[in-house]
Amino acid sequence: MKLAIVGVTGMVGQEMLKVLAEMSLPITELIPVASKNSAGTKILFGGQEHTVVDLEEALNMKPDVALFSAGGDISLEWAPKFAANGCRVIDNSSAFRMDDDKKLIIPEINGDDLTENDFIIANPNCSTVQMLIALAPLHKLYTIKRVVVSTYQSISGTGAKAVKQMENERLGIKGEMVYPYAIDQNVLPHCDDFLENGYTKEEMKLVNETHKILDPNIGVTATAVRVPVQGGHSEAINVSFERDFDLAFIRKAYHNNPAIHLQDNPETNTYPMPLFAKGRNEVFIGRLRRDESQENTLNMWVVADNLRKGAATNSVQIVQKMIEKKIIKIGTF
Ligand code: 11C
Repeated sequence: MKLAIVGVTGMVGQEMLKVLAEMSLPITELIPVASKNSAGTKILFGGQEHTVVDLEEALNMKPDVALFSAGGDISLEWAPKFAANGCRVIDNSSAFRMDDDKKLIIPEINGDDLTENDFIIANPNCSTVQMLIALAPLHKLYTIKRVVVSTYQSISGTGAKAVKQMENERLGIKGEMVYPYAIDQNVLPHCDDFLENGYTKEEMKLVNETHKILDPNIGVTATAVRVPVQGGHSEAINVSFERDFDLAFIRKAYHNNPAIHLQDNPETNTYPMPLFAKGRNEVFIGRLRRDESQENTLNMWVVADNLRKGAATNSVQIVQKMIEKKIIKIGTF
């Protein structure tokens, strides 16, 4: 399998290289792709040096699979060109997520919807992925009516320039500002652009993507907040069900779910934190407790490395799923 990573020099692209090295995918040729400025530079993968190429060159190399993470504009222009060549494109941007004819996939939830006809597959937004990994098993058990979610999102979600902004602030260096305010020693109730309805795009992604992936009948309302943290996104989730739930049963279901790492013991101060989640593929869940103000309602705290399950890991797992379903046919290239 010839696999291209478009946006290989970015934070998600770099994480993709790590995830691909960890999960043994049958890659015969890796094609690292970046802008013309970075073309010609070398990256290390599988103990070997690979030369970074630009998009035009990559297209001519006819990859079988391309993981895109270079922003929506690049995806809109180039993903259809790669797909027209027979390449399966897994796109991390928001460009195609809400297109009716493109699937938005979290393999554990709706991976079985993938078919031979899917050439551009959208990877959901990171904050949606971790929330739905936590909620999907509960929706099956008790039918979710409404979700109230507040996020505490890592600066790595914005990208390398945001990490630099925080580093500069900590060192007292004046540098490029990607946020409208300081991020160190601060909390910004502002992720992505504001919309006319007063919500941000990030907040509406949580609403719209939940409807597309899980169920359009679930009420979702969100507040997305940026915090001076690098290791992962955290979410406080309040979820109301049609039916009453059994907390012990939920704990057991989470404990047995390979996509989830349950960390829930107040007696030992055991709960999820970005400190634990960084570099891990699982979604960490804890602080499970009944909402005593409302019937059939549960509170929880969900943390994941947004560059991993929210982006790189989920994309690579989509490829794995397509191999498993023989949509990508290994051995025939
Ligand atoms: C953030 N979730 O943390 C964003 C990053 O729609 O793919 C990814 C944006 C997207 O700011």
